[in-house]
Amino acid sequence: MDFTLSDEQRQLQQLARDFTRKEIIPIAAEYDQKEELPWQVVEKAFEVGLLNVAIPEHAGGLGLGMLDECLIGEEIGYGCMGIYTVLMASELGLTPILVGGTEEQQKRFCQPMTEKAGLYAFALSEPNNGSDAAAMHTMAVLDGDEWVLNGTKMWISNGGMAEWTVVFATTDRQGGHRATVALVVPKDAPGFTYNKIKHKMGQRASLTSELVFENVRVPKENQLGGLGDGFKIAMKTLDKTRIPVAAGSVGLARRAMEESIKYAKERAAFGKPIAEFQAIQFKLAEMAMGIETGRLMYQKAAWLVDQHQPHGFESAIAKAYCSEMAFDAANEAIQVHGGYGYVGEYPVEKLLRDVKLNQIYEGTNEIQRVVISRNLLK
Ligand code: COS
Repeated sequence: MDFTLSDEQRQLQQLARDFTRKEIIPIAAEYDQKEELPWQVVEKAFEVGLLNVAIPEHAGGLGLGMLDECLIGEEIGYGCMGIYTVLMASELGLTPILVGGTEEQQKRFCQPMTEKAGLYAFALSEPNNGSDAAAMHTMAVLDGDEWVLNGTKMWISNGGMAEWTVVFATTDRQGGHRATVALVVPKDAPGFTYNKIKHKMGQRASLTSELVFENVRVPKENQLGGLGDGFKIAMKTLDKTRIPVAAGSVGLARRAMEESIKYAKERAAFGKPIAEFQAIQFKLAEMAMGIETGRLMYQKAAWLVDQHQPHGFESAIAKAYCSEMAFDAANEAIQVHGGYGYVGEYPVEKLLRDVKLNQIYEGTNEIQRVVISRNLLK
């Protein structure tokens, strides 16, 4: 086994690390408070080559692999999980086009995004169904050469701001997953509106929206795969994109650990820095154990994707493990900081608010356990 990253991967990691330090960390608290997506970061990420990195080479993109994407994800997650979600939800919205689209569709939906900064979005969840994804209510009715979309999608990252949104809909509410379709909807489609969801607990620099479709006409050539393929395209997508969530979580945990180390060396109690007490040292050791284990897990899952091997089981383990590990790390970082950890003056308060969502989005951790146990029992 070889755990060494290639020269290109180390350069990519360094690029993402420098970008995080220069463009993300200085503004993260401000955009969290403003509850605003920092568009200038999206533009700068595009300029340096950190946006929509999975666009294939045949469509003019970088064609980076899953491990590459995860290396970026860990660095951005270190800086701000909200901004991570802006950038990585775009890769999430792009992935169904890569999973289910023809080469012609990939060129049509991707090439313009290699020429200017733009985002993708992935619209699966609805107000009344999230985990039971096949039970979607958003209707698609064929009218000549166009699908007519009606319904509401909920909790959509980059929703309304994305150039392209992959919308999953049903053609028959009694038909289960075999009646689902995946449609690529442009931002300016008449009848497509959105409402920003405000007052989120964390990840406030990312835009989360409710999407409303009222008689939105989508050309048939924007359909990914065949009729009935929608649900499976969504599942195959999530099997991949849950891995960067794990990587971002590792980045956040690393931040929690580093902030704790810094504070523990500065803060004194009973005549010495608190870093000299085992009560603190053991917390740091737990964090390091979780980060090292989590990184191994996401890297293995990402490697499987890049080798075109089955990866759904490992992806679910990585997502659930790393998001829970990062939650614990952020929680303990606050404990290390004491009262100062509970206020916004230090970054650890935001880490805990942000990381909670990692246990919920891209499939709750309970759903990850469903996926893991089904793999064990099948
Ligand atoms: N890859 C490919 N195909 C898959 C698949 C996967 N990972 N998972 C399921 N399928 C296929 C099954 O093989 C089955 O196909 P056939 O009927 O042809 O045999 C079909 O899809 C239905 O599968 P299943 O019966 O297992 O689906 P369920 O309705 O029981 O749902 C879960 C399975 C719960 C795992 C799924 O609904 C899920 O992942 N939910 C969470 C959704 C989510 O992550 N939402 C977050 C949105 S993004 S923020």
